Amino acid sequence: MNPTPLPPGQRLHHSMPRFGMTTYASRFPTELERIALSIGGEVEKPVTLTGALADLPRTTQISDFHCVTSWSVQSLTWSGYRFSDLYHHLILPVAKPKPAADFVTFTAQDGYRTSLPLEDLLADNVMIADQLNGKPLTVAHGAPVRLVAPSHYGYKSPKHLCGIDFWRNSFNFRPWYLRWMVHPRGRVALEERGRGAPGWFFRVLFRPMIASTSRTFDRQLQQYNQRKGEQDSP
Ligand SMILES: Nc1nc2c(c(=O)[nH]1)N[C@H]1C(S)=C(S)[C@@H](COP(=O)(O)O)O[C@H]1N2
Ligand SMILES: [Mo]
Repeated sequence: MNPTPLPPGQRLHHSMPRFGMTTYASRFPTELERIALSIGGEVEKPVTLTGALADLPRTTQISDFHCVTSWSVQSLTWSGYRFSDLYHHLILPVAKPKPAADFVTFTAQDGYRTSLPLEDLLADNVMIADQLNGKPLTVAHGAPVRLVAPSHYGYKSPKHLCGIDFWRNSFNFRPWYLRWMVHPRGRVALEERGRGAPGWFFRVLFRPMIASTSRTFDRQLQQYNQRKGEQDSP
């Protein structure tokens, strides 16, 4: 039984896999506990926010999560801070982005990058989350903090978030040969999976890769946990 209907072309997945482009399967964050967000780009004063986040009102939301490859999971409980609160209470008064800097790029500790228009990020359901289903985020799902943008495909929700940069226009940071794969907005309801072809094309292209990608991510996590275990034991 689905509590809410799935968006076009999505299929229900039993649980949330550790997932992404396989290049990132073997990359892990180095800082798992301390939250540090560097705010930069076209701002008056670049800053690194650490403890300040805790002064924002804590919020909890239940939302579904949709990967562009077509798997979806429903009813995840995220806890953390609204992006709009972070923007209005910490970024605007302290870093002071230039008024026209309405395009935002994100950097993650594993090297992952993604972007969204500021307008989309100020929606009520966009969060900087530090908890999933009542527990601190694990390495698998984005420790210590990740963005959660439930109306957008999963690739717009960077895990292990460490940098937020503001730009004047659709500053393009991707090599040209990858640009067709990413949509500037990536809204799930409109099936904006990528930019060079219709939504169904990406769905058909990506769907066969789900199982093997998720296995690769799992295997790399197991190896990482094993290395950690060896390091931690005397
Ligand atoms: N840092 C980072 N963030 C990332 C990714 C990644 O590989 N690295 N993959 C993206 C993709 S494609 C998806 S579907 C979701 C998956 O989130 P999950 O691993 O918590 O399920 O994270 C997104 N954010
Ligand atoms: Mo994804």
